Amino acid sequence: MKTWDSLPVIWNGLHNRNLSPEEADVVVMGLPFDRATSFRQGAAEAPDRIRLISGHISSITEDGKSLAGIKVLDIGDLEPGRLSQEKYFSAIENKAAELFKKNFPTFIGGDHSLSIPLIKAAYNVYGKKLGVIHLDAHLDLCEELDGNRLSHGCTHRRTTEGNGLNLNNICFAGIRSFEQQELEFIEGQQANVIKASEMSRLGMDKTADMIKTKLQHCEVFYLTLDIDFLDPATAPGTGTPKPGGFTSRELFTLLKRLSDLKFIGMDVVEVSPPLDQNDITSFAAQRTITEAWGYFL
Ligand SMILES: [Mn+2]
Repeated sequence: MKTWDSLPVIWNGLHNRNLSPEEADVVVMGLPFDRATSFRQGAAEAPDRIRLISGHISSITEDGKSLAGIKVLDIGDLEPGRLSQEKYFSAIENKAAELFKKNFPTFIGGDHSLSIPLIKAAYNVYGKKLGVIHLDAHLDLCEELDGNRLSHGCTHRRTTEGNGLNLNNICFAGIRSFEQQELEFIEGQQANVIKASEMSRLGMDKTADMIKTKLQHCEVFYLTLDIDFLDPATAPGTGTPKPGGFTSRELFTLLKRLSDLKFIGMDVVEVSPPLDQNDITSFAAQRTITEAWGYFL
């Protein structure tokens, strides 16, 4: 575990290393892993980059709500080292399950394959009442990609297999990219897919209402945000950008309208600092985390 205890300010001073996970409202954990990407890497550098930025940005939301009362503990990074992806993911699943029982964990990837162990951990703790809101340009429903069944394009094939999460407990929003195998998989299944084109027509408030309706059988919610939900103009620093996405303005409006749901944790993945321009994508990710804490806690 690499920790940031030696650094003076992260999360704009909210981070208090003397807290225990039980005392904290939020525990931040970085997952610097990008070996399951299908194209361009660099997401392993995101946890450090986003933390660095977080030290310089006020912890007051865009609506003027101060987060000063929120107790944040950043426990550093769970690093893959030389572990196989399978062994690393089982370590993540164990650690995440511990956190879900105690606070609102906020995970920073890394690529989107990391949500496999994170969502499995959430499901182990919350079971069938768990709903997952997947904001992404892609479905991530491939059986395998480039020969890897734990690819970042396979996330929800893995979270929903066996005795896992029901596909119907996931709402996929922002979607504007499909693989042939994904189309074949969802055909005839109850998949909650809200396409980017439809969202653009509806607006974010109505989109949020649609997400709530589709997941109305769920009681607690996990947010997984692939930064490529945003348009490449807003968030260029990501491995597989897809035109036709959203602005950060639209994302915050969507999150605000979802804020009456009971969220139990979140991840932000696929931010790739080496592919970024002027840190625009890391800034967007950092800001989204601040806004989400303001809305969800
Ligand atoms: Mn994704």
